[in-house]
Amino acid sequence: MSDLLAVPAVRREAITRLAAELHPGMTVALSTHINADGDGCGSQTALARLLGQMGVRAFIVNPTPWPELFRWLLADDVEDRSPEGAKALKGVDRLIVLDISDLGRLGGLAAAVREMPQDALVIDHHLPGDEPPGKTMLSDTAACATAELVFDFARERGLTITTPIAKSLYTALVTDTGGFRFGNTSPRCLAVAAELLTAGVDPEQMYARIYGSVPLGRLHLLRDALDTLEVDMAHGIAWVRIGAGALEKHGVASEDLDGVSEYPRSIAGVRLAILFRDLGHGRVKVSFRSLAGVNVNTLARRFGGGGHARASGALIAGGPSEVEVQVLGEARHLLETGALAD
Ligand SMILES: [Mn+2]
Repeated sequence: MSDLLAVPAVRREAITRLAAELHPGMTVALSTHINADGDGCGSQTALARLLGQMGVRAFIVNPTPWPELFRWLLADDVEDRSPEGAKALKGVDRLIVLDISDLGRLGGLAAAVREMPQDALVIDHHLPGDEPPGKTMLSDTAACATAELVFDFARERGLTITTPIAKSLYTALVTDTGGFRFGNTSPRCLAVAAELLTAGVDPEQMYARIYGSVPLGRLHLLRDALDTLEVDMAHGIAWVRIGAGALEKHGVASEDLDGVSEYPRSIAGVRLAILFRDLGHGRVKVSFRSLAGVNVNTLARRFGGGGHARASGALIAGGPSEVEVQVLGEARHLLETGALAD
């Protein structure tokens, strides 16, 4: 177990470079991608508290509102200044970007971040994007979640994993691994999770908060999505649609889409699942999920997106049926030619 927790050398060097940019008395902003997920929120709230131990004041500025499902992670000691938008970034000494490999994922904050005088610091586990958010990076695709790297930062800097920090990191690990089921559930991931339980995390309480506290509308949304299910068995593709205004109709937020693509992916013979979400105004958010052997990062990159080998996404311009035809055509073609094999 102790071997598994040792911080790999390449991460240690990156942590030293990152820490050299952070000094007591500084004020830093922490940002993550649009529609923050459990890893983004957990990594941010853990890092904000760890930076506090270093005498660095940290607050959160995200491009989209803090998810209600993860409101409890903020407690009363982490400030979320996302409602102020880019204005909140004015005057900070540094920005730390988490769980992003492409600046475009900062959405409405991207332009302001490009204009910041100081280069952003990055902690991330995605495959490289087209526009890295900053040069000083603690980035490793072998990390099961960005939170694993935040854990390593704490360990390397001799910081204390308090119970609230452990809960934040555990939330990130459990959500990014689909409840410790996906391919990124490495031995080290589970060793870190074990360490977090030792630091005071109650897994049953975490289950109740993350998976046992969803709004009823989430199930209604899932029911509507499953009603649109289509399958191409010849190619092993299954897909579902979320219509424009569906989230508003059911009174839910984008975090409530988490896990929807698990259902099409769970069908025997399916290796590629796609979720088409019509954002209206001629834009469709497409999420790809796959099983071993199908690299959806390659597919997402064809449409200007990216992410991980088994979970990726892209924002595509066009009407819903037009985008569907394009994406399914490309997916079938790439599967036939073996271009998605890994
Ligand atoms: Mn992540």
